[in-house]
Amino acid sequence: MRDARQIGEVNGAMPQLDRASELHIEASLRDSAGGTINRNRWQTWAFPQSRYELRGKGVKTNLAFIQGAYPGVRNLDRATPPGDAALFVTDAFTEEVVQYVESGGKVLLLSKGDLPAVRDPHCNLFRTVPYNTGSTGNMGTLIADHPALGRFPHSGWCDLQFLYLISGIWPLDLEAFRPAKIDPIVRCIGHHKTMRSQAYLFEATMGRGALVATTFDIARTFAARPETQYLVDELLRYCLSAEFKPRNELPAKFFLDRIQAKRARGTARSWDANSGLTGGYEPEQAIDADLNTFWASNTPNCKTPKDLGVELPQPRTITGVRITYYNSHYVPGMDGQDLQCWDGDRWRSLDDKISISGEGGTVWLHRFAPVTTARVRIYITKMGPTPYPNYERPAVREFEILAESSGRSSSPKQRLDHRPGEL
Ligand SMILES: [Ca+2]
Repeated sequence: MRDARQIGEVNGAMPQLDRASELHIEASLRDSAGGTINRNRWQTWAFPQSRYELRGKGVKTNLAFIQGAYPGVRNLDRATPPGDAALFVTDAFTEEVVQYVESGGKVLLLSKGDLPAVRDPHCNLFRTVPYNTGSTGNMGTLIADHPALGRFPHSGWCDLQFLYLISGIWPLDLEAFRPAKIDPIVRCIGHHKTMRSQAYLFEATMGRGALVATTFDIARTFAARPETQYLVDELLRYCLSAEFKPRNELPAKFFLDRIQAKRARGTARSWDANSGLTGGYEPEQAIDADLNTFWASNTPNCKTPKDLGVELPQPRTITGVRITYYNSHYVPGMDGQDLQCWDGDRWRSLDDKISISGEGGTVWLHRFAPVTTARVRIYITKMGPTPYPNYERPAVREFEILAESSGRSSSPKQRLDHRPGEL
C-alpha cells in the first residue's frame, strides 16, 4: 500500500451477550468538517460459552472430545454397541450403530467417511480453483428453516461463521441414497454443470430410530472454535428434544450393504517403508470404486520405490488386477513394475500378461493363472516418461482385483476429471 501510515488506534470491548449473535463493526473516516471520506463495515459472530447439561440424559459417545466437554457422557470404544443409550454421538457408522438406530436408537453422526461423500478432485476447499471452471466444485449453500440448528445465527446460508466447519471437507452425496429422497438441513449447491444434490447436514429416520448426520469439520475444530462448540451444543439439544422427528427415511439395508461391500474389498495399503501415507491420497482412495479419487505417496519423498496393494479379509482365488493410473505422467515403466502376491511367507512375482488401454495408456490389465492369496500388490521401482522430474512416483485411481467368478470386483464411476499437472 503506497503512503499508508497509522493514524490512530481504536479499542473496544465486546458486549456481554447471553445468546449467539451476529455483530457488525462499522468504521468511518471523516474530514475536519465532518464530511465522510470513507467508511467500511465488517460482520462477525459471537457465541456464548455454554454447555448443555447432559448428566443423567443417557448420552454415550466414542469421541474423547465430546466426553471431555460434557460431564456425564459415557465413553464407549468403537467395538462396543451403544445398547440402551438415549443418544449415541459417533464418527463411525458401523454395522452395530446401524442396527442400534434401526431398533430405535438415536445417533448424532459426525461422519468421517462412512457416509457417501462427493469427493471431487482439487476442490475440497469448497470451490474449484480457478473459480468455477471445469465441472467440479460447489456453488453455494442453503440452510433450511429447521429446528436442528437451534439458536445458531445464520441468514439462510453459510456465511463466514461456517468457514472453519466447511473448509477442507467433502459434502455428503445425497444422490447415493436414491430412490430415498433427503431434504437436507444444510444443502451444498453442486457445480452448475452437474447440479448434484449435496449436503453438509441432514436428518432421517431409519427403522424405529433416527439420525442427524454431518460432514462439518467438528472433530478438528472443536477445541479452538467457539462456533463449532455452539453448533454441537445446539445439535445435542435438538437430538434429545421431542422436535427430533425427521420426515425423510433411509433404509438400513443401504448402509449394511455398503459396509459388507467395503469389508469384501479388503484393506488397501502399502508395505514398503518408502510408501508413507499422504493425507487425502491414502491407499483407501484406490479401492473406493470412484475414479475421481486416487492414491499417491509423497512420504518420505516423491521417488520410487512405491507399492500399493490390497489385503483381503481371507485368501481368495484371483485371476487378474486392473490398475487405473492417474494420468499418463503417473504410470510406471514396463521394466519398473512388478505385480506380486503373498505366499504366506514372502512376496512372489506373478507371471502376468499385461494389456494397456485407456486415455494415455493409463489402464493396465494384469492377467495371470488363478492364484489363491490374501495379499496382492504392485511394486514400482521406475516410472515411465514424466515431465515432472521431482514427482517420480505413481498415482493410482483404482486398484481392482479380478476373481474367477465375478469377473470384476466393482464398477468405478466412469466420470473422469483429467487434469494434467502435478498432484
Ligand atoms: Ca479411487
